[in-house]
Amino acid sequence: MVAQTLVDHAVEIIRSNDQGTYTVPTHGLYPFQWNWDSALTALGISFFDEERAWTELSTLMDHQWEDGMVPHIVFHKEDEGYFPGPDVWQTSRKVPTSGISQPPVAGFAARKLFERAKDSTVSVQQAKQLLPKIDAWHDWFYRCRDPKRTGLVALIHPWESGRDNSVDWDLAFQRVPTDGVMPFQRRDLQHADASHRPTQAQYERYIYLVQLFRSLNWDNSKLHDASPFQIVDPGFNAILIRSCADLADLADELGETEIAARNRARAEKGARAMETLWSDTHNQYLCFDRRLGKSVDNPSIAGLLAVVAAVPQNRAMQIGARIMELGETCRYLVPSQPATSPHFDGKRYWRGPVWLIVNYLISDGLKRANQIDVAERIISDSLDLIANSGFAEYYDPNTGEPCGGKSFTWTAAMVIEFLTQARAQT
Ligand code: 9WN
Repeated sequence: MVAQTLVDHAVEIIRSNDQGTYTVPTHGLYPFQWNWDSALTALGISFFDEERAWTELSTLMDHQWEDGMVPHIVFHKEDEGYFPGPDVWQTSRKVPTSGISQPPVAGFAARKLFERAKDSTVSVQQAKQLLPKIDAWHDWFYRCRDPKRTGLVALIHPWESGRDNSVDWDLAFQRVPTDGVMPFQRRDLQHADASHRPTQAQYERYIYLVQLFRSLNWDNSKLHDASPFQIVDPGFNAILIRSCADLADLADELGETEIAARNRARAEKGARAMETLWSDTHNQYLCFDRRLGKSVDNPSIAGLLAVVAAVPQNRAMQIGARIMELGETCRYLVPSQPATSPHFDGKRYWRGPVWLIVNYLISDGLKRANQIDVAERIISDSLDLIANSGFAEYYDPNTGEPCGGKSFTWTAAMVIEFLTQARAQT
């Protein structure tokens, strides 16, 4: 399929999921606005409608909490098709939202939108409005998810990572109980194959954590310490570090020197602390279980996604080499869990499948670190997946089988990015 046809198809998908001021990830399975989906989708939208791209980000930031948190889901309209809905979260917001966050890609996306803007009046105005909000969100992360000021934030729920059922959480999940979990009916299984989704045992623990946080009235000064699940994820931290650095650059451009200085300091401290997550055994970064005080002995994609932040050059080269090595044991890069791992499951969500958004973030980081060949291999595998299997939520890294939801917004957005931006720069 020629590039133009793919881009046209991608634009069509994004338009069909557009709700006016925000875009749903896909109809049916995910009928609301998701945080990192929206910010990454804004990049794709900017190709055909710059103003609408800014709106995607500003709608998300309009639902920021008073303490600075930006929720992972905004329930704009009622829809029975998703579990857990507002009645479970009970966050008492006028427009209901969830009570946890997601990878903070908004700073990264805002800088890209600003750089590529053709309409500078709109972009200066929009960026100026977003800057203090994104700054407050970054501050919230370091205040509420790094109470000991280590420079690295912890996730308190797997849904915050965006990698819901990663093998990285298996050990920590053994200490998340299920007593008192309300009976519930999942809705995801009406839309997707059960063998491609998280298990029932995992869902029970997801809901246990939601109920625990709800019982503490979503008070973020208490949630971190109360959570039996506290994981420091290198990919998540790298996204936050990169967003801080990008926000600092954007703030400098707009003459907001204090915002710039604050975010640069956060990025520098975070980057220094990232080094503590490096594993010489696995040649990549690993998660750290803050409750156990031990690293998580699993070489997942989180430790490769770390390259989206400006890691030391030797680390970027080691990550590049590790990705090429992974490519020898599966057809499509980058598997969320190595295909050789005993825990690998090529179709089960974040336990093996390839996700185009992660491929995009990794390839962006690799290019900045001058690892062009590895970045190009990832982009080329991503485009092969689209040509062979369409715009799915995620893909089996061996067979390329499309899995999860169909006509998926952020997959479409990433295809536009790969074909109109990423390739154009090399
Ligand atoms: C829970 C929307 C979201 C993505 C996440 C992905 C999945 C939700 C779910 O879908 O998570 O947030 O119900 O499975 O794991 O990364 O943002 O596309």
